[in-house]
Amino acid sequence: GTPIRLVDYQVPAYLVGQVHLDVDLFDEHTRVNATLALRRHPDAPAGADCVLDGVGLTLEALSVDGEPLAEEAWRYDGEQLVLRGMPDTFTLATQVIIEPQRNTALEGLYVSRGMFCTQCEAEGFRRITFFPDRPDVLSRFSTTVRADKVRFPVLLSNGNPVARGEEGARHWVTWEDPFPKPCYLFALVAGDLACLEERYRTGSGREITLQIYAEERDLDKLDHAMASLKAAMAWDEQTYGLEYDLGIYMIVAVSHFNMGAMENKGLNIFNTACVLAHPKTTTDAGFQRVEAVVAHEYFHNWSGNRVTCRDWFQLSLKEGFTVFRDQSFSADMNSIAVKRVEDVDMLRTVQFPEDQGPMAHPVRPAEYQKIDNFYTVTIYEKGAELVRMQHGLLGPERFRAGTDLYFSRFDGQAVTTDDFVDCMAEAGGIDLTQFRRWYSQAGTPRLEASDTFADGEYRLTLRQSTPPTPGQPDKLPLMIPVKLALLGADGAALPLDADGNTETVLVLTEAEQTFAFAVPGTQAPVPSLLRGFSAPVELRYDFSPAQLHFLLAHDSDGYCRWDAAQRLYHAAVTRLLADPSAAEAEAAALRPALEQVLARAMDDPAEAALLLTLPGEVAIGDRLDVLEPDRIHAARGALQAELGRQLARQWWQAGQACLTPGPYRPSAADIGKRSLRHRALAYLAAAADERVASHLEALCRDADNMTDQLGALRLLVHYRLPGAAQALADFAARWHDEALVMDQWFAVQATVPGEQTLAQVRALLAHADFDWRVPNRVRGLLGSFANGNPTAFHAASGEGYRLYAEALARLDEVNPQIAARMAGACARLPRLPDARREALAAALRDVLSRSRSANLREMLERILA
Ligand code: HT7
Ligand code: ZN
Repeated sequence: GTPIRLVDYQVPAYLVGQVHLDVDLFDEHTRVNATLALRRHPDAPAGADCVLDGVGLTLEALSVDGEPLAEEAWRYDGEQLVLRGMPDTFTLATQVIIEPQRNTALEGLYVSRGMFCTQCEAEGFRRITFFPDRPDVLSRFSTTVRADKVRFPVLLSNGNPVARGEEGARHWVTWEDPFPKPCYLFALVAGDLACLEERYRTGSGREITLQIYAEERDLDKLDHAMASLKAAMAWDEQTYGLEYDLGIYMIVAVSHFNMGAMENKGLNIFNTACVLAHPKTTTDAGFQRVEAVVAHEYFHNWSGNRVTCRDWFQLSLKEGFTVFRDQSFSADMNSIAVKRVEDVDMLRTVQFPEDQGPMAHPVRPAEYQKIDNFYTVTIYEKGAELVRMQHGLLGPERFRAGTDLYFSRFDGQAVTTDDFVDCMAEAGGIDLTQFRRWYSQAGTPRLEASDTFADGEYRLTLRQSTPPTPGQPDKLPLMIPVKLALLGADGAALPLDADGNTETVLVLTEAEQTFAFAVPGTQAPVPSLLRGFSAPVELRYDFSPAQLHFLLAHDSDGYCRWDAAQRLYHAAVTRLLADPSAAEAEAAALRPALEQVLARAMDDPAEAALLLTLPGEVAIGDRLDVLEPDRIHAARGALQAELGRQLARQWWQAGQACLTPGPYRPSAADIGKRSLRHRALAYLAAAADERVASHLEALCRDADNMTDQLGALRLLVHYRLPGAAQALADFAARWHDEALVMDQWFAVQATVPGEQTLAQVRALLAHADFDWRVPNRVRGLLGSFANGNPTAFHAASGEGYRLYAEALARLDEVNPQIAARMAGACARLPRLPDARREALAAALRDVLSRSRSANLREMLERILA
């Protein structure tokens, strides 16, 4: 396909000041009347055509300033409506018919379990009516929604309800949104919904009505989202000085949704998985996800809605910044150190591979075919790291001055990542010219560190290089903040300057630089490098095992402690790959480190659980030159089992110490304890400890919460322990009516290691509860299979690839966005050994030859390039 390029950006020929939509919802179709007040953009070339987007619309009527338009003055090719010879200002009225009931792509207006809802970002609004569907056209919306009174008692849109009425069996409500917004923030909902309503008083004393809508049966699952929303509102006032701006804030839970949630102005629409939470049906991770996503969408009200993106190349302007904001919020609500490690772990295990493979792209891409394919971990999570680095370079006060400047200068405007960085440079009084390269240059920079110590001087040399990525063969040096401490023999950080500071940020700007520090004594210090993961780089330093044990024991930086543990584990697994008989010795060598973590575990069980987690099989594979899933599985499994055996007593003790008596609470403290307990049980399960199966069976059967039940079920099933089959069957019987729980039931089975699982995945695809139209279910079964089961997905027979490719082709007919997103799981293709690479490529070429959507085609072409 033809790419869209950033360099080709032009202002729109016409802007829309005011738009009124009248949406008439019926059983077979929906009629949309739109009235747009258009005016020529002051910077547009005179005489330019007025171009409106519109996909799959059946046009019934078209008039300009109240008069039908002559045939030669307009043209509609199924994608764009072009109006020729229009005056500088005019009113356009269109009437179109659309068919939401047949919309399985879940873009535009569609139906989810009998409820009408919308998803307009990025380019869904054009499937509802004719409009310049681009984020730099900001308009005032009013919307009238009409539907059957009985079946759709709740009619919602953005802003405030201003009028309502009835006409026979039907009724209508008119909503007005006073804030100009791009059409991707438009939303509409009609359904039979229950509502949890509470109030929130802002710092300036305004009272806001908060409403969360869901199906009646889920009404008891909304309290956590409501509490999270209030906490997020208070946090944004406190941290950024930002208050909510409308009198009402609504969230609606829907079962069919392509992503996590959507920040539509005043009317967020959420995947049920990101808003519903109840101890009986939701795991700790689920509770934390709800807290984070509710906050994320709320924070968008400023970072995204009040100040929005000029074009979709700037997507990270709102997403990177908002992820940084939600990460900081979750850290403040729970634990700063634990949250940082979780975020770094996700970045390194998901974003680094993306940045090192065929899908690599800059945080501000230069071109794309389908913008839907660019809602990536690079835009979101790496984008957040770029904001975090600016926060680090400026310090909290000047960063806040920078965000104040950004929000005041650009309120009500559509801007660029350059505008954001300009505010930071201005408020921070620093030159960020070189820093901007982080936005335009793809790839994970490599940072090589080496050091010497002689005559009381410690010299640290840092070298940076970024490997080539598609379309970017040559890379320039970046501005890399490297936070550093030097630990003395007693483990304390040494003073690094005359003021006695024990931590410093080295700002690397050249390809290579050396930094010198005076260090008293004769013993070389141990460097604590890249503290807090101060830059998203791959750090290479030849740590000795003794240094890693030392850092794990003494470093005051949580990230560095965890990284030291990860390096020890990776090294052990790498040696085991070369000598599979060494598991006992490798475990014995690690044992003192684990014992020491376990001895202090109750100080911070959540952190201990992270320190005690071996790298996953996929992460191990990503560090090796050639991917060998079976050998990795065997090596990692042997190490885990051996550690389980050698430390069995301590694991049981830790599990016992981590019991959380009383009712379930999703507090950071209790979540930490459960997480350590399940880590301990995982080691015992790996070791096939004689008591573990019955313990897990009981936990799965009797626990009063989903964290324990599901955690126990997963271990029983993955380690094929006695009672696993029965537990699976009982679990399904018990939770059959809870879709989000059943998603997990599918995922547990799809991730059982080994080639045998392929038959099970095929069986589950034919299961009565599997539904190609529900993204959560598709992700639960197929997503977790491809991303979380390397031994089955990469089975030597190639069967895993064929199964997955068939599924992608099938999915493409139902939901192209989801098909394309799932294709991302094949992006490791270039790293596969020859036979596997050829098998996967053949399967994907076959899908490509049949693929109908531009979404899936773009992904497959990039992967196969
Ligand atoms: N801003 C939202 C993006 C989104 C989306 C994008 C493409 C297709 C479907 C979608 N649903 C939501 C999500 C967010 O970052 O808050
Ligand atoms: Zn977002």
